[in-house]
Amino acid sequence: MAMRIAIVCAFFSVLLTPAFGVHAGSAGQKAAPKTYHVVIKGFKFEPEKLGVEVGDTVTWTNEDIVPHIVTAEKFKSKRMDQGESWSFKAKQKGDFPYICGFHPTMKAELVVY
Ligand SMILES: [Cu+2]
Repeated sequence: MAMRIAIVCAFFSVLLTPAFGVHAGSAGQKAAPKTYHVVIKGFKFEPEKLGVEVGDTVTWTNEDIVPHIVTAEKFKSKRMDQGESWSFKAKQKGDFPYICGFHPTMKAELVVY
């Protein structure tokens, strides 16, 4: 009898696992914000175009020996010397083109979905 119950339980857990898995997966994406990294190197932002979701965080890190600064219409970083980072949490959807305020030819874009 105990054996039969165990088999029935195993059967249901196999049946239910995919359903719960899919559910937890789609809910999990909203619940778990991600952190993305942009490296500033050789007077370039890498990646040059980054897409994130609302609630995600973007961290820029300057690897150049000269200071850089992220300047967008809606946000602005601190001055980042070599090895320094600055983080920004995306709170609003939209396209946010940005430049380095010290070197305006350095252009990149953050897209928040
Ligand atoms: Cu710069």
